[in-house]
Amino acid sequence: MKEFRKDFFWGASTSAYQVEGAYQEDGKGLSTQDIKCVVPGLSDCKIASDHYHRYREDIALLAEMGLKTYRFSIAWTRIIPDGDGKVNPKGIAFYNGLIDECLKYNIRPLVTMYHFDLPYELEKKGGWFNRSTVNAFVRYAKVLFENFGDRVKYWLTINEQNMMILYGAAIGTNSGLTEKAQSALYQQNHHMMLAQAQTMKLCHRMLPDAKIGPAPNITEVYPKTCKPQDVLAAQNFNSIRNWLYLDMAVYGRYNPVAWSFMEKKKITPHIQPGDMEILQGASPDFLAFNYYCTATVSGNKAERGDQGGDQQIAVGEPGFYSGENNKYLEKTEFGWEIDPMGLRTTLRSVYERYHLPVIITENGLGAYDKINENGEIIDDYRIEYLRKHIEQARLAVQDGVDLFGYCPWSAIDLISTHQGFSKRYGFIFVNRDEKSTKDLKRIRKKSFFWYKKVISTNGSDLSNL
Ligand code: BGP
Repeated sequence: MKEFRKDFFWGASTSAYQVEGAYQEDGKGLSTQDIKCVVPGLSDCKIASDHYHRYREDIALLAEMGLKTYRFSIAWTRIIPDGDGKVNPKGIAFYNGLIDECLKYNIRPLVTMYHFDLPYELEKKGGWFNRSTVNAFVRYAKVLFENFGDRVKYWLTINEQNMMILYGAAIGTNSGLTEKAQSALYQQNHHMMLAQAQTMKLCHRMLPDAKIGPAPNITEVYPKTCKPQDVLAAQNFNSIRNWLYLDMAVYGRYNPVAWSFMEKKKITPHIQPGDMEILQGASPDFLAFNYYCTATVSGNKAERGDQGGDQQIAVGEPGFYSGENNKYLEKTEFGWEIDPMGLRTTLRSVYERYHLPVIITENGLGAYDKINENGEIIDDYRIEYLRKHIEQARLAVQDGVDLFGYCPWSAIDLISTHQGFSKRYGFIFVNRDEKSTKDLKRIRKKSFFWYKKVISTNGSDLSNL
């Protein structure tokens, strides 16, 4: 059995708006998430896990767990509060502190440049629909490379661009848009692709020893049955869920099936002369992707568009595919199917298609964790979930996939994209709930000790404690 590489990136992930809090401190501007991601009755991002003030304590805990890499995102609004104006020195100072703290413990920072939190000032001017946001992003990227490029060697451009286009309403990135605005979404998509391509190119020019890649949410799509109509529907969903994004990042071209879908719906983006050259002129060094579970679809008639779903629940596109339950899979408490073997097949598909090194940047179980009478959090269900996924990741390595890292979601408890603080993912419990921020005390869950052992044995001992 092949082992994980000696220098395997055992990591864990967070994102700025979900973990930091301090949403208006030290000159930070508001982001779309500060404005929109407030589900009535659920916690918002104002304090979140208060990582902004407690990052030293948090990084020390991650170091204790043995983490080799910490995947976090930088809040654009801390660096450039209005998205395209003055650089905020206090924002730079904060991330300098965070990066240095990681390096102190030999934890390699893996930095997402943009994780759902567009500066609200840019959103007011049309957000990604406005082409000037492309330039604003590239300028922001330049500021990041200039300030952090001496220490950050691994960069992720845009988190889950595909989910922002397919399920923006659920994750709070396009709450103002309806299905009718699908053409606007695909225009935004085109602009994000351009921003990403220019950023990858810039990174290679400015930081020759750094590596950069995209970070979509990728998953195998199963046909519900072997009926040819179902197989076709699976290819259809694959094209607009997965390949549209990765084909563009790697080959600089629109996936043909996705393009024909857009043509049929009359939602093709406007492409300016020179755009395709920009897109073709850039390439990633590796592919990162987030994986939670697979999708299953049929060729049945879908009733409504996919905007009603969320990151892992496909609804459908009339005439293209219809989202289905997979009767062979169990579900989490929050209705997401659990499919460890799907991780292996997804890894194979991605690697066979693109032949680039791969890293998993999210994977995990959202659950209602509880503290028991002894003050412990016995999250055996999470250990079970992660264990099975790591097993399958190792089998994918055996299959020949060049997998160089695994970063579960999340390093520490944080705010869910649309289900508040009760849906927890972390190895470290944060003592707060939906209504009260309590003392925000950090408590190591059982999975913390388990993952520590996994890392120290380079993934060869996955047994529960
Ligand atoms: C991904 C996002 C993360 C994270 C995760 C879990 O789509 O990149 O930001 O939140 O999903 O999702 P949720 O919080 O909805 O459970």
